[in-house]
Amino acid sequence: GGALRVVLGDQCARDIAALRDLDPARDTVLMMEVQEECTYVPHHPQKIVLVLSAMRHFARALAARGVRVDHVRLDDPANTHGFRGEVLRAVARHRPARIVATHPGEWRVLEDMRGWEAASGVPVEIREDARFLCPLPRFRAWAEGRKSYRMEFFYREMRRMTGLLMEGDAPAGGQWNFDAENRSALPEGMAPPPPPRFAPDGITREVMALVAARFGAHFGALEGFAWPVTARDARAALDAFIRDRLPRFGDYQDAMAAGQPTLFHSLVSTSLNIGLLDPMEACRGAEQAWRDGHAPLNAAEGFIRQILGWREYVRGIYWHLMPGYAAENALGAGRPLPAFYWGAPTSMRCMAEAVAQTRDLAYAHHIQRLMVTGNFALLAGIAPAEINAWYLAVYADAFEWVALPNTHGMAIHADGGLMASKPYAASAAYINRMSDYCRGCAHDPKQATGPRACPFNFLYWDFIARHADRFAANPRMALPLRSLARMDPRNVAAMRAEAGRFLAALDG
Ligand code: FAD
Ligand code: DLZ
Ligand code: SF4
Repeated sequence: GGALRVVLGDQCARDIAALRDLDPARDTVLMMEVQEECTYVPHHPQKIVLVLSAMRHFARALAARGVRVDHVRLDDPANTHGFRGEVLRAVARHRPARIVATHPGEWRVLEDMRGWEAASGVPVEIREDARFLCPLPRFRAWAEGRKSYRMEFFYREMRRMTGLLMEGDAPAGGQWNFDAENRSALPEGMAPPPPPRFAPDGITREVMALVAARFGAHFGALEGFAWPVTARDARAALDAFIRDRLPRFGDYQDAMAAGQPTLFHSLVSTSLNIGLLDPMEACRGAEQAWRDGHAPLNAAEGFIRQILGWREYVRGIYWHLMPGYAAENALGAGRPLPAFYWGAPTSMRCMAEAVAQTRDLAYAHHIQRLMVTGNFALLAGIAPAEINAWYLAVYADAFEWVALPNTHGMAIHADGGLMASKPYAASAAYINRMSDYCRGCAHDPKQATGPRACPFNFLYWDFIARHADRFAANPRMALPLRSLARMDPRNVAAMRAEAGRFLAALDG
């Protein structure tokens, strides 16, 4: 027999490693739609549609090229609804001489995959996922022997390695990082150009009906689905971003605005993560726009840093530190996830906006994830497992390799500072500076006690006070600790009492 080549739902790339050296005359490509992958967290319905529809489009494109594809459908009555069971059934059908797969994006799946050989009696080859720009052994070599891992140094190595935005040995513009120029709030009246929407075709509509019937109870709206599900549409989305939004991406990268869910962001994460778009293509596109004078350097550099830097870095961190990483809980957080993360009403406008657009679009941009929903979880001490599962469920671009380091490490500091040198904790002043949310809010961002106090304020100071001993060892926390020490102790006691009442009400 030939080879059974397994392609997972987030591996819909023409040149995915498992398909290299494919022999159409003898090999079969196996794709599996299984219930277990749709429910291990309650994924947003749009995320399930994205993955299943992309799989069906990809299978159709392979078949059109004369490749034999065995595509197990979710509604196949014989479906065992798990990867292991489906691989075993496919082995019985095709009697392959070997199985070839690509390294998956989740530890859970890798563990399962490692058992396929013993379970089936057929040799299994797991190939490195070559879609990433930094091979895992290279990341390990970089990380080996470090006590903490700072993105900035990794990023510079990646710039040198790829030559992106380099002028000889020096960074273009004489600076590696223009982050300081990427912190403007959105000026009043500025309307960012809307991103293109990709209307569902027949295949997507069929998947939408299936998902509505089976997973309609999951949090999230299904109607309005507009994500690219083919490589061609993903490319069109990238081109539209570079043309319309990249020039201002840098300036307003950290801005938030009510009724503006996407601002100048690219929305390419779903396409990158499931294989529809190549990260180097996205970076080269932005670099070219700068060289052509279409986009300023702070925009091109800001965008490239996210993909060449952050995206590769978090993936390296994940595989370097798993499986122990997920279990860490450096701040001893244990509070259950409040109901407003699932859409229950809240008086906090910033939270309500972030959650509502997450429900409608399966999308929130970086600063909303980090400084609103993430910051709240950090300050309130939400249990890592609960908040991590929420992020993994509700965003269309969420796969554990990228979600976990961002939530566990960056947002809630559960890794004790392996990734970030200090917690991304902020009071209402930050949200008020970077957004217009506070203007229409029942709370007052300037108050920390009293009936209109903003919860981000008393929770912030309660958080700093709660962890003061731990933070005393961190020079980067000296400023908030000094401010706390200078406050009137009666004021601190009042804020902490307010926090205690607020948190007790959350739990009740
Ligand atoms: P843009 O702002 O246009 O950025 C361009 C691209 O850069 C993104 O498409 C993405 O591929 C990459 N990128 C940017 N920031 C990061 C980052 N911190 N880590 C990795 N890649 C990055 N990203 C995911 O792809 N999946 C997730 O599940 C995910 N969960 C997150 C959870 C939290 C708590 C935080 C703080 C961030 C998370 N991110 C995640 C990173 C980032 O928020 C999203 O990649 C981004 O919002 C996607 O929207 P965009 O394509 O419009 O991004
Ligand atoms: C997220 C997801 C969903 C919803 N469904 C499937 C599926 O039916 N079949 C599949 O192969 N993959 C699916 N995925 C992605 C997986 O959960 C997982 O993230 C990847 O296999 C990791 O590489
Ligand atoms: Fe959020 Fe507080 Fe601003 Fe309201 S006042 S939007 S709760 S930061």
